[in-house]
Amino acid sequence: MVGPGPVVMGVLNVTPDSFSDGGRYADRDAAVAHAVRMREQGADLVDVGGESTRPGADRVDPATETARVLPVIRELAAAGVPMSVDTTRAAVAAAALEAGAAVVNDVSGGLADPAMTKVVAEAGCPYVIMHWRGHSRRMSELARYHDVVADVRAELRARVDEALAAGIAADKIVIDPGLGFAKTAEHNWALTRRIGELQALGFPVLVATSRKSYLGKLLAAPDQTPRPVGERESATVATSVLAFAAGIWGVRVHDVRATVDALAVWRASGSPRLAAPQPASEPAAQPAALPTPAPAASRPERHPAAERSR
Ligand code: PMM
Repeated sequence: MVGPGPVVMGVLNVTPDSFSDGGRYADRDAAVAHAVRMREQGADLVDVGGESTRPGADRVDPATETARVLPVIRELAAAGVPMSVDTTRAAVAAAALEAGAAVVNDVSGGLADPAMTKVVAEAGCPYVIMHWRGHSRRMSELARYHDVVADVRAELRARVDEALAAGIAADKIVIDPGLGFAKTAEHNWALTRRIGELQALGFPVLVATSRKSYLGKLLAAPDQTPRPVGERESATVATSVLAFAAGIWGVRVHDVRATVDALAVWRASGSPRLAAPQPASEPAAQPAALPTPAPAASRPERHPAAERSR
């Protein structure tokens, strides 16, 4: 079992068109090798996705998505790599769980496919519910909020309620603000500053900042040209450290080594916390327990005194 966190989730996009690593791991052998490397570097989970969610992306059909992820999931399961499947489709999730994935990461939080919560409930696996308002094509027009943090919190609460009603256990639910999904840079920073208000829902929180465009915008050149995707790693690591200090349950990143190094520094420093978490408005759920095979050989040892208690 993985402890209470922080959990490091390594991104494996088996797609030709994801914004950061699109095309690099579309080949099965390259994808498997990259995932094994991320595991060796200390990833607790490898998040396998077969459909790009970059703003403006076209959808792929379910058969294509399944054909991209299943062979990779089967091979990684045989190699003992713990995985989540990044999909909004119930049929893809079911096939991925059958093939060896342990967690469903649904960027639509059950909104895109009404059959998803039933699949997850029957599997009894952890379920990441991300805040989402619509598919990538329409994302920018949906970025309108009264108070982004209050609105995201209320919309996440509604998704959680539906998941619970479908029979998903509270201790299997992880929530995620969905940075960059129907959100401007200002929305992302507001959610970062007030993440405690989402934690107060009482569920573990995952954040995925890695290389996202709001970091490119923050680090733009004087002529406003965004920092290229491949040069946003230091900023990504900074966001991960701040997330650890905010008591976040997990981070989803492309560069696992950099994040695991940062986590080691944070732990060696006594796992400092930014501020006391807001009192939970509801009974806190236990963090989702992620089934994990034997630890990877070069996995860094966790400092027992530094394990975060929720
Ligand atoms: N972002 C992306 C993909 N999957 N899953 C969760 N839970 N949260 C996210 O913010 C998220 C995600 C898009 O990033 P990518 O194209 O680098 O995979």
